[in-house]
Order: sequence, then structure tokens, then C-alpha cells
Amino acid sequence: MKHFTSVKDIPNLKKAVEMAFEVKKDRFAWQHLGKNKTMVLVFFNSSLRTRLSTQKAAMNLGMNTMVLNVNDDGWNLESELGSVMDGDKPEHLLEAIPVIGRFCDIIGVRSFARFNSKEEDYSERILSQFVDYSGVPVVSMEAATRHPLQSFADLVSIEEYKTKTRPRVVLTWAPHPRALPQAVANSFVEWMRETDYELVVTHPEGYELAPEFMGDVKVEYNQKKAFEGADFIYAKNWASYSHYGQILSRDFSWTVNEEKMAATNHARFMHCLPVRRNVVVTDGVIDSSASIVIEQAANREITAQTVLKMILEHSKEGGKINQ
Ligand code: SN0
Repeated sequence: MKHFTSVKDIPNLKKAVEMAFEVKKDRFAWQHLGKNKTMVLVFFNSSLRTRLSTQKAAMNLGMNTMVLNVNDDGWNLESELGSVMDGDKPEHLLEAIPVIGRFCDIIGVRSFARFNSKEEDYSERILSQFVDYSGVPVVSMEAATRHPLQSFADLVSIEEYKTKTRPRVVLTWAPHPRALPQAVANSFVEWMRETDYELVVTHPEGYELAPEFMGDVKVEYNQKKAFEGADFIYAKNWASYSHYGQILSRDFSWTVNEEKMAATNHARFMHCLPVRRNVVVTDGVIDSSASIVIEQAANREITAQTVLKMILEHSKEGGKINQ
């Protein structure tokens, strides 16, 4: 694997999950792989888990890490091709990206959907520019339409906690005060479709995810029905895709609460975090023993390390890494 921008980059997902469990058993067993190698983490947006887990993962492999918070520390970067740069952006990604690439062996990049236009976000312009111009492997740390490092940790968490081979996994929309990207939800669906789990997505009308992510996945508009018999409840807000970037509902009747969890098959509660308590999920649920959100977050280190390990191993086998 050279780049990691979606589940499609993983040659064998079953093997990757097995590898994640190997890594979890002894995360310091591959320190030699990253010796004298450097990862740069580029953030266009805020981060807590991704920042810490990815750095920790790189360090577990013996790598050095450098972090660039573009909005705070760097030049304001232009991404549009052909733009006349007489505004407030002094540097273009066309220079910034290859320069960053000269100082490292792997780049991680976080660049959320900007909600200016669906076409712009869904073209993944920024992420693609990193892949095209950096000259080194690129790891998505959440791009406009996907958050694959999160989804890999979600999958490993479900594998850890499932009590049957084919659990019923329910992705539920939940209310939120801000318009959030579809990336986590898109990616979760994309990864779950690679398994043989029973996947159900529930949301109010108008919140349908992009068809290329949903395929033939079942949508159940009645949240109560969707929860029946569920083994995992994954809550997440996203803004509308059809009415792109808009908030169509703030309906608190979609908040995940104790009563709804009681209708499930003793389901585990999941969320990628950060989570708005008593908006997305009640204190009663997230503080209960059903909640695995902290373990899920802890698995971010494990799966990020698995991804970096795969990239380093690929480069060792002759795939080009810096110089
Ligand atoms: C991001 C999102 O894509 O939904 C990152 C999730 C890993 N979430 C937020 O930006 C939440 C911000 C908020 O105001 O609650």
C-alpha cells in the first residue's frame, strides 16, 4: 500500500484487521521500520484524537514526527489552480506540498469539507494535490468525503466487542448545532460494506448520503425500528448531502437515549468523538457500560500504526519512499 485515502487502498482487509490485533499485542515490535524516517502531519482543521494517535503510532514504529497547523503556523495556502494570487493567500499548495514532501517520508493530511460546493468537496481537490505533488506516501487524516483512519478503528472495535459473527450495526443520524461533514458517515458505510455485517442506516428524510457510498445499503427512516435487535449503535451527525451543507433538522427526538438503547440487543454505543453530550447522546448512554467510545478512540493508535506499518513495509520492498 502506497497511499491511504480509503478502504480501497487496503489490499486485504481481513489481513489488515488481523495485523491490527498483532500490533495491539505488541506495538513496539516494529521500531526498526521507521528508524530515521519522518512523518509530517498537516492540519487544515482542528484535531485531538487523530493528531495524538497518529503521532503516537508513528513513534511506536520508531519514526520522528513534525506537525504543521496550517491555519495557525503556516502561510494561508491557495488550492485553486490558475488563481490570480493577489488576495490574502501568499503561497500555493503547488509549491507547499512538494516542499513538505522533501522534509519527510510520509505525509498525513487533514482537510475537511468546506461546504462551498458539493462538487468541490466531492472532488477531494486538496487530498489529491497532496497525492499528486508530494512525492511521498499520503495518509488521509480526514478529508472532505472520508475519514478512513476512523473507520478502520471502528471496524477493529466492532470485531473486538461483537458477540456474534454477523452483528446488526446501525448508523444513526443525530441532531447537532453545526453543519458537519458527511465524511465519517460515508467512510463508516464504505468500510461496513466490506464486511458481512448487517448494516442499517437511519436518518430523517433529506439526510440521504451520497449514492456512491450507500450503494444498496438499507435506509430505515424510523429510528425506533432501526434500533430493534441492534448489536451496535453508531451515532453521528452530518449535514444534508442533497441540500448540500444545510441543517434541515435539529429534532432532539433523534438523540440517542436510554429508552432507545433499551430496545436494542444490549447494543454497544459508538461515536467517533468529539461528541455533543445531551444533543447527540444523553449522559445516561455515554456514561453507561454500553458505551465503548473510549476504547474506540484508543484503537485509533492501533489502526493508524497498522496503516503506517503497511506503508513502511511497502516502501522497504521497493516502493519508492523519499530519496
Ligand atoms: C468532525 C466531523 O467530521 O464531524 C470530526 C470528527 C472526527 N467533527 C466536528 O467537527 C465536530 C465539531 C463540533 O462542533 O462538535
